[in-house]
Order: sequence, then structure tokens, then C-alpha cells
Amino acid sequence: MNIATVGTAPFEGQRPGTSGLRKKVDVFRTPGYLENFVQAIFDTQADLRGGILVVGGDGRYYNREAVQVILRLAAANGVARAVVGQHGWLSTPAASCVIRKRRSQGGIILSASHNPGGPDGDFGIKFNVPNGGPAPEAVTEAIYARTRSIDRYLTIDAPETNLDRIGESRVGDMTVEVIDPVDDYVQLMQQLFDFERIHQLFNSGHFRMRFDAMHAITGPYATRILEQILGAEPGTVLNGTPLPDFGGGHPDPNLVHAAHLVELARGLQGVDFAAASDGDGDRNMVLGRDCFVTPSDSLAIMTANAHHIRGYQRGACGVARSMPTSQAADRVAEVLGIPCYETPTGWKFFGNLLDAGRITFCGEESFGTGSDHVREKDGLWSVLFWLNLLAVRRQSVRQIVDDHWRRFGRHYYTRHDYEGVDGHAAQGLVDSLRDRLAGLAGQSLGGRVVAYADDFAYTDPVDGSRSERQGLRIGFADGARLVYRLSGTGTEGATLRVYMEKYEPSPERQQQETQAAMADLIALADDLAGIRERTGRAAPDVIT
Ligand code: VG1
Ligand code: CO
Repeated sequence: MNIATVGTAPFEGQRPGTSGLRKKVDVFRTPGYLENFVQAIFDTQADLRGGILVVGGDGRYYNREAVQVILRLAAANGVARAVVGQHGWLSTPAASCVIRKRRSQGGIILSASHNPGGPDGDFGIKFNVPNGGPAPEAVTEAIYARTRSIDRYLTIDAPETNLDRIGESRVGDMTVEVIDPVDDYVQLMQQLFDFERIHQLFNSGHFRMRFDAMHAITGPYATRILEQILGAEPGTVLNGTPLPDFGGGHPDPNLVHAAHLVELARGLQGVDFAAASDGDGDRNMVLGRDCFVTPSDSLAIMTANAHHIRGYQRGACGVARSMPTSQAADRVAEVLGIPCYETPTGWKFFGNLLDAGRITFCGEESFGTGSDHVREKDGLWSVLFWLNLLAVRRQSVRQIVDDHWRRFGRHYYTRHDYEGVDGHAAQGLVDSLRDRLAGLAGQSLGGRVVAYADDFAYTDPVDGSRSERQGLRIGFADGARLVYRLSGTGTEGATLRVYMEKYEPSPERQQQETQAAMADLIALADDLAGIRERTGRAAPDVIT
């Protein structure tokens, strides 16, 4: 094997954000850009030498080219075996599953998740550690540090690997195993859920669903599982063919970008259940007829209903949510007498809690729910969980949600995003508010008393690592909250996210329209931070 040492120089800004390194496709195609980052992974993750590396992506533009580059670098850096999804595909949760199942030393996932794809869109790369989860901050920081001093990468001159044929081949001294990207994942789902029961539900003739794969990676997974195995009628899966530009769409499953799905679940003719996933298959949106389940509620409902599901029969041992996620799960944990952890935004913060067996479920308000079955959030898993629950409880989504609210109270919840804001203006807004936080506790704001106000910091209870400046939170005595933070996944300007939550214990007041019910908090959030004034925006770009 002829290893070539290629001279290179560092690129600015290769620090991974909330979930890996995300940049415009053009940036990734700059000669040496992808190579530098990948070499930095090999230079810092010594166990990959002689080990197994899993590689796959969400099928977006540049996915295939990137896989070829990574395979050559992997061979030159002494990786013994690369396990690659056919066509270069692996959904993020399936990659996590494969990394764990094969006892690999890590995986490289190519995705910018819900960000648009195509030649003018975004590309991304993420390193996952042997537990199958996103690398913790210590690892991403080491990789970033290495990108700042890198002066060479190693590669070999080898022909392209055929990614479309399942089976083994070689790149230099490294074995490449192209696997079916769906198989391992399906097996895991069959262990966790009662497929027989869900099959009966679809067979009953009284139940119709639609799943929108948004021309992203979940198409092949959803078609196999829902239509071929579970017997859902053909046409249940919409937009099931992965396309490099996601058909020009925005593969972000929320009320705005999947509005057509919301329509399909509306009114008497609406389907009973609808769901969608994002670019890389880790997010989910769940809808019943005339009923949107907020991701925060979904986490709480899963935790409260775990015992109904085969894989979780003993119930949840604990639950975790990201800080901006509503406190609905906290209520459930309190009633069940199990611990509830509050972590910073980003799935990597759940890894230690899952590994240590402290939690069974975890979730984020950003359409992410998951469990200890893998170390990523998992879109289709969430859909199957709901299907299994519907099949067991023989109730509609609406009934299950209403019932939950009656028992635990409702956490009205909304997130307002201001996208592509001037970076200085956004930072100025956050800095100014941060400076005023210390004086807020005890004050009355818009008729609510502030119980606490801080810049969220987290000490991992398992390894003691500390993460600071994770978002500004203002908690009120009545359980309401306001949270402000800047996105760490965008590639243009800054995105300001404002998260608002309000607790309503009384069933008589649990059926209001969300934005109307929260109008007072929405106005307060603007007033307090001067959003209009500082960003020049009259309204948010996306409301979820
Ligand atoms: C967003 C979400 C966060 C999620 C992250 C990655 O991050 O808010 O909850 O973990 O995306 O999800 P940010 O920094 O933009 O708020 V995914 O499906 O894009 O990998
Ligand atoms: Co995603």
C-alpha cells in the first residue's frame, strides 16, 4: 500500500457546533477542507488504527464523493475495516446502531441534518464514538485543536469503491464492507416493538397513516418497515426516494416545513396518524387527527407509557431533556418517582447518562426523542413507539394526549426562530440580557414573579465535565419559562431561538390555541430582550 503524505494548511472555523461541522457544500469542496477535518479525527482517535470504522450519510449532495475521500484516508491511516451503508447511506440512528452492534471504534456520519442540501445547500460531518453517540465536547475540541495545527494528511491512490454492491472489497490494505443500511436497524426495532400488534392495527381497516420521508434518508427505512413488514397500505410513505437535494425541500419535520402533512391529518377525512422525519432520520414529528404532539409532550407521554411497550416493560429508570425542552417530562418523573436530568442542547450530552444506566428516555424540543437502544435521537423509533402505543391503548392520539394533560397538566410550548440575523446584533441581544439576569430574581415581569434567571451551565453527573453558557433561562414562580439561545447548527448569520413555556394544570383551560394561550409570554420575551429593536425583525421566521 502506497501511502501519500500530502502537505496542507489549517482552515479557519473547523470547530464542530451543536452536532458536527456544518458548512456550505462549496466550502467542503475546497481542496483539503474535508481531508483536513477527517485527518484530524484520525490524528486524535488513536483506536481507529487497526480498528473498525463505520461510514454513512443522509444521501445529500456530495455524500458519495465524501465517502470515497474518507475511505482513502482511512486506509492510509491504518483502519482495518470500514463498514459502509450501501450507496453511502446510513440514517444517523442506524449508524449509531451499526457502530454499537459491530463494536466499532467509531463512525463518521455525513449529514447537515435538517439543513437544505444540493450544490448550494449545506454539508456536514460528525464523528461518533464507540458507544454509538456523538463525540462529547472533549473529543470535538481535540479534533478542532488538531485542525488548527494540521500540516499534512495521509491518503492512498486507489480506485473508487463500488458503493452500490453489497459485499467486501479492498482499499489498500483496508477491507471495505458495504452493508444493507436498513437490516441491522430493522432487527433492533423488531426487538423493541410488538410488530404483530402494529400489523393488526394496519390490517383492521380502521387505521390510516402517512409518513413523509421528505426525500431524505428515512425513505428506504420507512418503506421497508411500515409498508413491507407492518403491512401499511402502499402509498403510506410519501417522498420515499432519497434525493441529493431533497427535491428542493427543507427536510425539517415541523409545522412549517411539513405543512402539507398537517393538512393530511386534518378534519373528518384526515388520516389517523401522520409523521415525518428529517434529512438524516433522527428527528420526528408526530400528528394525530387534528392533533399535533409537541416533541416535549411526546417525551413525557413515552415516559409515562413505557410499560405498555415490550422493550420498556419495566418502565423508565430515568429521563433527561435538553434545557429548552418543556418541563412536561419533569412532571411525569416526579409522579413516577424517577430522576429527571436537564442537559444542554445537543444529543451528545445524553450519552453518559444513557451509558451509566441513569435514564431510559431522552428528548429535545427540536423534534428529537430517543432511548437507550442507540445513542442518537431516532425518528422512526419514535414513530414505532407511537404506533405500538396506539395499538395497545386502542385510543386515538388526541385521546392519549388529552388524557396525559388531565393527569399531569399541560405545558403550552412554542419556539420562535429568527433566522439569518446579523451576528453582532444577535450576540449583542444575548450579552445585554445576560448582564441583566442577576438582578431579575424576585422581580415581577408582566405579572409573573421571576423565580430564577441564569446562563445555564451543566456539570455532567457521570464524568464531572462542565459546559457553560448554554442558554439564558428565566423561570417564573408559576412554572412558566423563557429561554434564549443562539443556534449552533446554522451556516449563515446567526439564528436566535426563543423558547416559551407555560404550565396549565386545569383541564378547562387546556384546549386553547397555543400562540393565543401564550400571547402574554411572547410579548414579554420580546420586551425583555428587545428582539424587534435589536434584530430589526417584526416577526419570527419559523414558529413551532
Ligand atoms: C438544533 C436543535 C438541537 C439539536 C441540533 C441537532 O441545534 O436545537 O436540539 O440537537 O439541532 O439536531 P441548534 O444549535 O441549531 O439549536 V439535527 O437533527 O440537526 O442533528
Ligand atoms: Co437530524
